[in-house]
Order: sequence, then structure tokens, then C-alpha cells
Amino acid sequence: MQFKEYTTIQASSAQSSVTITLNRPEALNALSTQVVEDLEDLLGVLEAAFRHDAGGEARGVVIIGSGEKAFAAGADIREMTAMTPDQAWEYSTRMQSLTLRLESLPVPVIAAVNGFALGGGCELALACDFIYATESASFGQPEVSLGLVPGFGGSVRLQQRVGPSQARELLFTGRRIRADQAHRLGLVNAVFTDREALLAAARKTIAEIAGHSPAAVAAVKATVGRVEGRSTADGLAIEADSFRQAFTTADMREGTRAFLTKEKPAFSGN
Ligand code: CO8
Repeated sequence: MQFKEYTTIQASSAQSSVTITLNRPEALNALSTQVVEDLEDLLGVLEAAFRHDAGGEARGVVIIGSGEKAFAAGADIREMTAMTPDQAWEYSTRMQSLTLRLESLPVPVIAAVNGFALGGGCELALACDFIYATESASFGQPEVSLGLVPGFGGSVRLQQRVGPSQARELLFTGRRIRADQAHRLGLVNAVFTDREALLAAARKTIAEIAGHSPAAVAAVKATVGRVEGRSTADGLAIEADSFRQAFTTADMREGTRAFLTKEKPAFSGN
């Protein structure tokens, strides 16, 4: 389904994932305010679906760029030149809240980076649970080359993924790194030959996750997000609460029962 102007949403053939395609190839999928608006609407639809029916058939989201060249080449530079500082703040906080909403979805979100992931594009990928990439993908935070600074979460999330030293070097130099280096840094989980293989792999991973308890996957995602940056003691306390909560779910009863009777579990997501 074409979703407004610049994004499309599509159920994969296995029906276990939905794919969001950033679709503004003439500007290398740059994240204009219209793209951000589209993504906001799209997320609203997904949130409602996941709320009402534990996602129905869909158990995960893949985000990819249209075409072969870009995931997203950043915020829209042309548009930014006309912004006042207050408008820039509004643009930044709008996109930031979108990234928080992505992190709050109760299903995994995979960034399938099929080309340039620069500035805001890299930051959007960082807001996904993990990143797969093609061999030709590249990553970078080139804001300093434009007299800018990251505004969509890059100063926060890049160091969470690659550590403070590597993040600082990337942020200060604005350097572009290729997929193999991003893989070595831990920014990318796996690298694939081309867009088709990339998309197939991301959907396959979602299908693999879909074989497990949706309630448990949602709880693990929420817990991992909540413990990030906490002290060990605080993190462990949050984990113990989550462990207690798991014992209230039908999925826990079903999963453990099925193990003991050597059957395949039939999870309801509750
Ligand atoms: N914004 C707007 N248009 C873009 C962008 C962009 N980020 N990137 C590419 N385009 C356009 C180009 O202007 C060009 O348009 P046209 O054909 O009309 O001239 C078209 O896309 C194709 O691009 P190129 O001809 O440049 O393609 P190349 O293959 O030669 O180069 C690059 C590809 C290397 C990706 C190059 O386009 C580039 O360097 N793009 C900019 C990358 C960048 O600096 N991104 C960071 C932007 S800043 C940012 O994201 C900050 C986020 C936080 C904002 C906070 C709130 C304000």
C-alpha cells in the first residue's frame, strides 16, 4: 500500500513482517518534513494494529530505502537552509519522538540499509533494534561538514552501539565508513551481497522470531530498552520484575507445557 507520498508499507509473503520503504529516490530518500509526517502516520497505523491484535499476523518491521543507492541520505539539507532555530528544534524533536515510538513498538524493527545511511538516515537506522546492510552500504554522521550537529539521536545512540571512542571519532570526522567496517564496529549485525538478499534475510529473521512467544519477545525488547544506561543493580531489578511478569502470561504456561510434553507451542501472545 502506498502510504501518502513518500513511504510504502507492504506485508511480506510470509505475512510475519511488514516492510516500510522510504521512497523518495530523487533525493536519496532524504528525510524531509513530509517524509517524517508520513512516517508518523504510518507508525500510528502500526501502533494501533499491534495494540488491538497483538500485531495480528505481523511480528516485526523492516525499514529499507527504495532503489539501490540509499537507505536515507540524511535530513533534507535544502529544507533545513530555510529553517529558523525554533523550527529546527521542532523538526529535531519531532523526529526524535518518532525514533522513541519505533523503540516502543512491541515487535522487533530491523533497519535494512541498502546504500547511504548518513546523518538522519544513520540515526533512523540506529533507532531500530539492529541493522543489516548490503556490501555497498555506507554509514556516517557528516553533520560537522555542514556546520551542523546530529539532531535525530546520533549523539546518544551511536555511542550506545559502538562505544564512546569510536562514536566520537565518527562524529568529529564526519567520515563515511563502509558496511564491512560498520560490521567490525558492531554497528551492523550482518552484511549481504545486494538489496534482495538483504530484504530476504531481514524478513527471515523476523519469521524466526515469530516462532517464539510474542509476549516474551515484546517483554525482552521493553526490558533491554529500559535497562540501557542503568547501573547493574537497577538493571537487574528491572529484569526481575520482567521475569515475574512473564509468569502471569498464558504464553509462559504454553511454552513450558509444550517443552515438557515435547509438542510445538501454540502461543497466543497473551
Ligand atoms: N538532502 C536533500 N537532498 C539530498 C540529500 C539530502 N540530505 N542528499 C542527497 N540529496 C539530493 C542531491 O541534492 C541530488 O539532488 P539533485 O539531483 O536535484 O541535485 C540527489 O539527491 C542525488 O544526490 P547526489 O547527486 O549528491 O548523489 P551522489 O551519488 O553524487 O552523492 C551523497 C551521494 C554522497 C550521499 C551526497 O548526496 C551527499 O553527500 N548527501 C548529503 C549527505 C549528508 O550530508 N547528510 C546529512 C544531512 S544533515 C542531517 O541529517 C542532520 C540530521 C539532524 C537534523 C536535526 C534537525 C534540524
